[in-house]
Amino acid sequence: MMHFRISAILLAALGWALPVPALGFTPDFRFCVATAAHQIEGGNFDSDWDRWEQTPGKIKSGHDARVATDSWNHVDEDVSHMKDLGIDLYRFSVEWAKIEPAPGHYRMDEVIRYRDLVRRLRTEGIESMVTLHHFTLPKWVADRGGWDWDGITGAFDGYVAHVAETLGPDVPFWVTINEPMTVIAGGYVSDVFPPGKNSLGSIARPMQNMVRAHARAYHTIHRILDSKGFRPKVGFAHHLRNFDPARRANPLDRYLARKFDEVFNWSIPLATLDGKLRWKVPFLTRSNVFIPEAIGTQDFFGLNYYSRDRLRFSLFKAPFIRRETSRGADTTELGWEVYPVGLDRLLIEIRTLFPGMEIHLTENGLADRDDNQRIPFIRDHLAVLERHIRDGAPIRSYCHWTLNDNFEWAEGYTANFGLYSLEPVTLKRTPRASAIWFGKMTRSVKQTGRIPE
Ligand code: IFM
Repeated sequence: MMHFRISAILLAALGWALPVPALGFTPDFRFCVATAAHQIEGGNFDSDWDRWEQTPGKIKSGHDARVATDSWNHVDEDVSHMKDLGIDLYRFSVEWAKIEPAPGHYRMDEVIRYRDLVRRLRTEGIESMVTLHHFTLPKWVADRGGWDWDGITGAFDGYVAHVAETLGPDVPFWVTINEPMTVIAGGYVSDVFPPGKNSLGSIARPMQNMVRAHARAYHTIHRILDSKGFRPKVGFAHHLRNFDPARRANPLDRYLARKFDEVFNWSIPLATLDGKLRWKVPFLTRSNVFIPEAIGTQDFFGLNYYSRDRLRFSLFKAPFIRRETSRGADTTELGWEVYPVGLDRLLIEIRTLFPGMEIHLTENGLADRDDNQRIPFIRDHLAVLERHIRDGAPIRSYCHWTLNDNFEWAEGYTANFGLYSLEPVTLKRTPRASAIWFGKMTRSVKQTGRIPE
């Protein structure tokens, strides 16, 4: 670290005389792993997802998250693995259904558990990025209509205030809602998440409620913590994908790609710029509402980046919209196209639309049980970040999804995203070769500012 700082100072001094290229990763760049409570903790009985998982046919192989990785009984081991990986930042979520299992009834022991974790991490030199909503809702919220229920804004705000009061002073980064559009796509369009709807026409209301809930949470966190002298950074974690036409010359495929980009990728981020949550897909879905309290409610742009989809419109055969990968493309275990160029494309757009805004890569990873693709995958995505940082982009962290294999929603335990594999039943964590490489890589980057060959 010291060696790197001295070189940086020398380089900066020389910069007056010679055209020195901007540094790559600076010493304050954070390496991170990301997780979510429901996917790792187990015992989330008061959540809508627990009920969903008990419904036959919803989850591959009939799996459920009742044990997951049993993370609370493996804190020492997992934190020690984070140290091995050279992690500076841990992104995890707190579970609303555990903290407030009934309206207004807060379980202090649950919140304290998270507070102790945050403090423990701090003593290990690891900062926390806390996600407040990562796909799951308490059953009592779901029973009132979930994201369709207009009262969710106030209900979410009560829970957020409670968490901010307790964990606040130790948490520099907050994600209000993880991947709002994945909740919408999975729960309202394709019936693979609760509440299990299947119609484009149903998306406007829950999206509007998400933006309202985010905005209110943003202001609440700042009100509570700024008044105590803290300056937390608050944002969303947006899942953005590249949407390209399957057939470049086909106007319907091109239209589809444009509309997916407009609605899935940008409608919510843009609402934080001008308060307008606006889109239109003729005859199917539209929104044109003004949510003034959403203006300026991202202190950073949280980007979850995984892949791209090629979209094909088929007029005569259901399903009318198909998602494909590029011919000959490298794909992951889940069939997702490996496409680091897509990260470059999205960063260019983010930097254009949100000039100067701090950016965190809040998730990036792949399902790769045999660990054949993970090292080049991470290296290629980091190389994109490095180029943007050299170009002056304020990119502050890279969060790898994820630490251990865990409960991957509708895929159950069949998709292995972990740097550490997890043995079923014993829950033994074993580093994959990529975990060993990751630890060496982070140390080398801190010494040199560069990704090692
Ligand atoms: O596991 C999920 C996570 O919960 C949200 N982002 C994508 C990951 C991989 O599918």
